[in-house]
Amino acid sequence: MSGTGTPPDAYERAAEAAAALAERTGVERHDVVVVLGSGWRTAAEQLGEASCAFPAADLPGFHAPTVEGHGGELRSIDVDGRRVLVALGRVHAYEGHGLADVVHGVRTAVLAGCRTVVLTNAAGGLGEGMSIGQPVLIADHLNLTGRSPLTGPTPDAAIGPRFPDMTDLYSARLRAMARELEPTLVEGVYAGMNGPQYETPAEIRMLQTLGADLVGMSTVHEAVAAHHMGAEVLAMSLVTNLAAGLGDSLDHEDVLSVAVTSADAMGSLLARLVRRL
Ligand code: 8IG
Repeated sequence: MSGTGTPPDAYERAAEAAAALAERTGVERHDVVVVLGSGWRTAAEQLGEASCAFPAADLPGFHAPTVEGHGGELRSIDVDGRRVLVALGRVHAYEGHGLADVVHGVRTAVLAGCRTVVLTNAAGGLGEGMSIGQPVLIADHLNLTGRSPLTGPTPDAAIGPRFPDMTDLYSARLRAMARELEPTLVEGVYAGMNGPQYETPAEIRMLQTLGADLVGMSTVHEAVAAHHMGAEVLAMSLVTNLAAGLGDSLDHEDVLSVAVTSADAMGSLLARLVRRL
């Protein structure tokens, strides 16, 4: 797939991938999808043993991811009777793929039955008092990429509306549930940027002025696509660095090492959450 938005056949391609997923896993419908971003990979272990695991690229329309720390593997896990699809790694827009490719996994999962979409990422922290290694619930976002995954022909009404409402994009119900499980969790606004370069100090000051607490290069398009199709979205960032000008200069290696250190705590949080969904 190419182009910046959603070509006319994107939903059919996702439906094909959903059918292929059911066949490959032997699971007719999944209930929850968990997308694990940079460094959340080891958190997957705490969700339990996969009944089936395979490269995402085996399904129609999926690419092999390229960034270090991003796997590109799908696992099907039975968590106390809930069928959980875990995606290790995701496709990023900065790799040069169209947004239809970026959200293909989420659309496939929703068409495979997932009514709940859990998105995780690593992000820069720019909120007051945010510290490295801290998980933050995404309460809202600023899509500063200038693009939407919904650009394209009017979708079939069964898929979703032409002009979807984004008021409760990050489900207040799911956020309340997460905070009940983990009262130390704070909430923040995530600024979605195109990347792949990190921000300049002036851009960070701009983002703070705009009300952002977190900054990253993923999640916003997936969240919009999932909500568009009627799924309930929960999203969480792991703060792996303080944004430019607020701490030391940035290095992807440092980001990955923070993620590794925090993985156990993140995994336990996710495992407790999924059991409550
Ligand atoms: I991890 O500081 C991670 N991803 N744009 N800025 C942007 N993306 C990020 C950052 C950051 N940290």
